[in-house]
Amino acid sequence: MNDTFLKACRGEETDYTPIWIMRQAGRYLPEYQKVRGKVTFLELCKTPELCVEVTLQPVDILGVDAAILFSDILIPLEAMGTPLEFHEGRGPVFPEPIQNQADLDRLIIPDPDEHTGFVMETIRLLRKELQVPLIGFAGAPFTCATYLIEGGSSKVFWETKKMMYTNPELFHNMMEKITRTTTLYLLAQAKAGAQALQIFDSWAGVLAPEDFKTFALPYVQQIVSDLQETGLPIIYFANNGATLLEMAASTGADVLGLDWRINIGDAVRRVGKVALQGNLDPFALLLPKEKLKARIGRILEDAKGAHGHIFNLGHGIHQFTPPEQAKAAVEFVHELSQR
Ligand code: 1CP
Repeated sequence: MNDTFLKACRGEETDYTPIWIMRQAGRYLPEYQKVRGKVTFLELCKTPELCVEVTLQPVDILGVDAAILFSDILIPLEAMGTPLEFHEGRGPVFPEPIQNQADLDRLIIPDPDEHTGFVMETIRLLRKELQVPLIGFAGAPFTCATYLIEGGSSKVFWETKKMMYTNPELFHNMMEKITRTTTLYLLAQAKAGAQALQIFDSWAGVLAPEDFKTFALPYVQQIVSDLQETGLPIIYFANNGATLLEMAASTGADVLGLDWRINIGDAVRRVGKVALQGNLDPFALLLPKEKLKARIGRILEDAKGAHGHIFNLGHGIHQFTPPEQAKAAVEFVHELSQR
């Protein structure tokens, strides 16, 4: 069992810097496309045998040091009782967005084993196969709320901010319901066998710091605190969150994910005794190999003072990335970080 990733999460000495890649299972891999060609995205998410297959693909093909459960942050939101559709090329759609208290009252706090048992089954099956640790995950409440309120992806977050500013009580009620759902969902993943838990706050960076503090942070703090009983490392990734770093550290997470917009050495100086995960620009994988290697070397060097470093991209791998470039990045990280 390769436990380098778990050691780095805890800030312990490792023989080399572990690496995994956000969205490592996905469309850039022809092997994924082949599985996906036979089923819709939601069918894939709800079929444990197929989820196992695509979760294992990047572990075998790239040689990464951790696996991440194949699923989506929107799966537990559908379980709350709001229909979810994925339209090819357009992304997720919630045809019945949450706009008032009556809409919110219709949502339930689902029992994770009953309503998302396929996720727990995937985790149990994966643990029998894997030689690297398995990361479970969920979306952070703010990021989840944006999808429920907007009815899908957004660029300006008009409806979300309108609710925050004109009906904060409704917004907070909604955050409480999502938070409880997320906590139960992650506790169930831990019970099923997940060995670390990542909270994805993909849209945290659209908030002013004072709004992040009021409307998003307390709910992440609550989840991290409620997950302490699992004893698992908790990773909090606030995308586009350089200005929020100290607040992200105040969540109590063991590991903070970093996007590429901050120098990782600056982050080390700002957060102190917490492990860091990141932070190569996903598009840097397009660099010629020698430049890619040099770029990776600089990140490893800058991260040297960190209380644990897990190499990753600063956000998900782009769907047109050549897989051999991702494989080369994994090899460079392993080679350059040998101690
Ligand atoms: O057509 C396809 O095959 C669907 C593409 C796809 C994939 C491969 C989606 C649709 N989701 C996923 C899997 C996924 N999503 C994983 C597991 C794969 C892995 O990491 O190896 C994970 C961890 C996620 C998490 C996720 N889903 C996030 C947070 C991470 C991030 O990238 O910021 C978000 C925001 C989503 C929502 C989502 N899922 C899919 C789409 C198109 C979107 C919308 C993104 C947007 O609003 O811009």
